[in-house]
Amino acid sequence: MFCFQCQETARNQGCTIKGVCGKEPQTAALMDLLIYVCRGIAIVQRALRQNGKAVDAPDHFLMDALFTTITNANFDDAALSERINKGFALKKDLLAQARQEGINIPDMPEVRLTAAPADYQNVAATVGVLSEPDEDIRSLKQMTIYGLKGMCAYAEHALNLGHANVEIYTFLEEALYQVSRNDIGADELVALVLKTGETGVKSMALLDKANTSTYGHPQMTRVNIGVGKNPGILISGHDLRDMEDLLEQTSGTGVDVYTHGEMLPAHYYPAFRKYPHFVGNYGNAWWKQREEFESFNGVILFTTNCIVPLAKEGTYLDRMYTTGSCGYPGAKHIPARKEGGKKDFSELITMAKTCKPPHEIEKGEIIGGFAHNQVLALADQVVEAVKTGAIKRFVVMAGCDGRMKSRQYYTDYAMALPKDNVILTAGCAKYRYNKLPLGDINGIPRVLDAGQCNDSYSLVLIALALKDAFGLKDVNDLPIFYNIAWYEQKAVIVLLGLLSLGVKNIHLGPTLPGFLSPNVAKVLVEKFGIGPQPELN
Ligand code: SF4
Ligand code: SF3
Repeated sequence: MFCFQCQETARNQGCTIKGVCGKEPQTAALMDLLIYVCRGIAIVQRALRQNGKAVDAPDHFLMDALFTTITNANFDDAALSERINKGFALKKDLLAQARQEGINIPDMPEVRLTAAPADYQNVAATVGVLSEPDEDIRSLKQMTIYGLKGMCAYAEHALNLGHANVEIYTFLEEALYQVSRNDIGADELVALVLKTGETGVKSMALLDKANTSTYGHPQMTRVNIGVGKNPGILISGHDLRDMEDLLEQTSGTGVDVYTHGEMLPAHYYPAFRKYPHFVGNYGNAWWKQREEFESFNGVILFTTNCIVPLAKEGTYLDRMYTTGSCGYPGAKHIPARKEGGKKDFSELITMAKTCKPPHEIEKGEIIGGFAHNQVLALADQVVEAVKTGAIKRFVVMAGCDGRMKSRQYYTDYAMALPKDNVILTAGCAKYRYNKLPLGDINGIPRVLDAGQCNDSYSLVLIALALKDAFGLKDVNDLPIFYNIAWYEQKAVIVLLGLLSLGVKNIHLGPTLPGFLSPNVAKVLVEKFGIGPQPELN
């Protein structure tokens, strides 16, 4: 196997024996094959679209498949094989359609294979990451694919709420075609990487619209981190539509609902705050789940990444459920909702009723809900605080958390910031400092949490509004400093999105991506001023 898509990749070079995330070589091979099938589908679908003959269903397949290969989303080989077989069948159908319509399809290896090979591991070795011999081209192609994975995750959440954008699908097809070309050069690929960022911003904007038009704008909210007396269901991941279905179905059942990790921001939405059994947030970021899911005692529902494989002594597999693009062997999978319907969580509710209430691991509250609408409502106060010098600087510390000890840096960094600095955050990176007593500045909390990683889009809107409020020409002239933490591919699309918007001098840690070749890293440094995490003061 070879995989270097995430921040925890072995020696910051690549996982070759087994993933640090727990991914087995067999699973890695299936994922390589799935990406290969996706490229084939995209090449045919692109040709159909150019001839006005495309429908969107194949793009829905691509989105789900790419999302499935994100770090820590899916460990279930059977689910991956099913997608591969479906993908080959879909490609065959699309090819037949193209033939019937007299549409020419580029003759590329990705198009030729139309059934899953028996020796898939050998095939995967020939189509995986290392099949591209030039390290710079490999780096740029993979960076594009990782950005697309993040983009697809966000576009899928938006689609679950009925919001789609054909521009995103068209670009997805085009980008997968371009990364499949053998004759593509580095300059074309750099442009493609930036275009991926640009389209990533569109997918975040689409998701923001989907979330806020369905559930209202996030509001400043105090979220309980203690527990109640009833048994509960803990919902993890990013999908708000799943959140809605679960809250509705648990209503009046005597089962409480808690968020975990990236689902915390669900508490900020008016549509969810109305449920009295939506008790609070339990625990911390994804990587603490082995301990926290044990002590939660109740049912666990994964709507997306990040899943940590259970420890040998782990006891919660029989109360663990997955849905959507994620999967785990031995955990039950809740099927997709039918058109116009809802997911059926009744089995989880029945099981939760047999569970003990959660064991309390913390008490108190955390505050969040500072997405663009809420911050702009406070704009006068914020601008005044900057003008009087009460706020000297904003520090964007968005992104992912991770399990490596070195991430203690982010806690230390937040604590060491001068008292006139405000942290703008989104994503699970916040758990490194969102429970620290960092105080407020004239009533404005020093940690402003906009929400999930996709809500980094909110941070961009806030920055643009501040730029206008201060009459500045360039967003880089604001007193904003970027110290971003990354782990998986959603952070890649957030980063590419920021670059496409012209944001410069982003510090990225705890390490720069292992998938950047020295030459590609040099381009990022020279063109965008990307640098490693700054030293602690
Ligand atoms: Fe390794 Fe990360 Fe790939 Fe897992 S996702 S195999 S940890 S590089
Ligand atoms: Fe976290 Fe997995 Fe990236 Fe959505 S939940 S930010 S790591």
